[in-house]
Amino acid sequence: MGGHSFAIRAGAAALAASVAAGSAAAAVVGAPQSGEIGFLPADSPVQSDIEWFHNAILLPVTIGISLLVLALLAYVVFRFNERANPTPSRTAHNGPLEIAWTVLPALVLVVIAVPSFRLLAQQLVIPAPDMTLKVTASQWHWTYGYPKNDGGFSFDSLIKEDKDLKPGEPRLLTVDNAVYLPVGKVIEVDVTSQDVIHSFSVPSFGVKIDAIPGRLNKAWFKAEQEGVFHGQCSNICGIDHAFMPVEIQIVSQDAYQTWLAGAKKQFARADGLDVADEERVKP
Ligand SMILES: [Cu+2]
Repeated sequence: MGGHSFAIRAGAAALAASVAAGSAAAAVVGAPQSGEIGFLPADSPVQSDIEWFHNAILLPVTIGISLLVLALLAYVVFRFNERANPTPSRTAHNGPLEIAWTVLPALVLVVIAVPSFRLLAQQLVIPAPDMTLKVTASQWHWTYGYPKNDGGFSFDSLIKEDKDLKPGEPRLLTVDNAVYLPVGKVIEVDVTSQDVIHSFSVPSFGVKIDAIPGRLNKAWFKAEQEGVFHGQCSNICGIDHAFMPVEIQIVSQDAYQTWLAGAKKQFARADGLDVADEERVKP
């Protein structure tokens, strides 16, 4: 669809721009550009299937039904107005027609339901994860915890103010401490909240899940491509709801290990309460 190719072109443009600038920073792939409509570029199997469901099933169904209803209305208006049809029929019932307009919409619902439930299962049945990231929401920032195997540290991730942005960093979406994750790995995200209900959302990964106090919600994704991917809190959570963005840097395994080595030192003093592992680090 148009939106999709727009988004792909925007992603390619962002890539070209960052190469042209000779910058070492990764290309921002999963973020909106001016003038776009439609989805952000998909970077996970779930999001690719969400786009397929939308473009191949939902759009044809909605557009088709709208055109059918429009055509029927136009037919009624022109064929059965008072001038064209001065003596109206007294027909009150038509068995086959009534069965048809009951059964056909039900079939349309089945056509929608089958891929819809398949998609739901794909999101909810988490494959064996290569690693787990603990995501804790607060008013108004995110805290990310890494599993014990990867150092068992956690850190806060806060929005970067406009004056601190470097060239190429999108406004309102860039944070001080981004999450780094390896490409091509099944990542489970365990999402909870410390205060009110938030929602952890990264459109390119097909992830949108509520962060609820006292509850652990799980989602997963497998990033297929390296780059920077952005999301936002998607549940109104207070005055700074619009200012708690998500920034995920998807990098190669080597680059991830390099980042991990630095992050373990940088965040060593975190209390360890937000790490993904069940065995928590004693303070
Ligand atoms: Cu929030």
